[in-house]
Amino acid sequence: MDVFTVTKEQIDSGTVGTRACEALEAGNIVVLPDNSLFDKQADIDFLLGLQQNASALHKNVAYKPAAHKVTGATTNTPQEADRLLEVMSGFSKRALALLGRVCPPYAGKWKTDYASYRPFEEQGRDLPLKQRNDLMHVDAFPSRPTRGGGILRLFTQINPNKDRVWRVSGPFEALADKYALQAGLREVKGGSAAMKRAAAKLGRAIGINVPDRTAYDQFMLGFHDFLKGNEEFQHGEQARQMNFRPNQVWMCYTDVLAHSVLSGQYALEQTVIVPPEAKVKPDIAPVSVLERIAGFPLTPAPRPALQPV
Ligand SMILES: O=C(O)CCC(=O)C(=O)O
Ligand SMILES: [Fe+2]
Repeated sequence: MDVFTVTKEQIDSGTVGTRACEALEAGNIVVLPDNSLFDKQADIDFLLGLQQNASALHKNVAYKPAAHKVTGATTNTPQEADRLLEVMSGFSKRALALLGRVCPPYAGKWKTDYASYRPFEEQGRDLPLKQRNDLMHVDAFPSRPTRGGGILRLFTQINPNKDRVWRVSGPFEALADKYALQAGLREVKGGSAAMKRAAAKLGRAIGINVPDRTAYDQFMLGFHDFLKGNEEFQHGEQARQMNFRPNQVWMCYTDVLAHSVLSGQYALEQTVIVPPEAKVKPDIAPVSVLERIAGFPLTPAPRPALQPV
């Protein structure tokens, strides 16, 4: 894992080209210039001052751009709820604009996923194993299958006093070579198209959303859990510690780079899903790596378009 720095001059002059994408796809972290992703300091102060109920699962606050909706927040008044929506949507817009300038090859090709605000201290969070982010893992979302797409995330932290501390290792290819078969790659099944259509129809009839998972999604979900529960991986890997300063902005593919967060409070993040064919090096995308190891396709061909969330 390397850190790849993109300067303000490179961004402003539009000369980043494919370099940041290449670094990201290979499992590196791209560090961006400190760049206010907020209109004004008052918006940051508003987020820092939000009093979140420590609900059972300490849910992060999510902003869903397609629906222009915030979920997971415990606001006290309608005014506070409106302000939160405005601040989160402003963050999301600026984060997406920055992403497009740092990764020109992806612009217009990604699917915009959620943004989130993470107001809880990460150290000592009491969560069930699958949700513990202090254990090293690669990301997979149970409710939003990517169908082979990559999970690209832009983070920033607004805590003025304290670093956010991660451990990282990887890249994906090394992890997959070592653990994918043990984690059941050859046994994974996406289910037949007819079966999935029937499940989706039944789901709609009873008002629930049945995620249409490909074999790839199925495997990645299992791999996420497998890695979190694997003692050898948790303790034996050459992990590197990364300290992110207050106001720092960084990006990585969290399905390529194995990561965990050890401590830190008050971060925000915007996620986009990048289809493998939009990548600069599609042959090192996790879906390609896994298909090589499995010896059979893990997504239907041609890959269908992603549905808006
Ligand atoms: O909040 C962070 O710093 C990263 C946590 C994480 O691993 C995740 O959200 O997938
Ligand atoms: Fe993660």
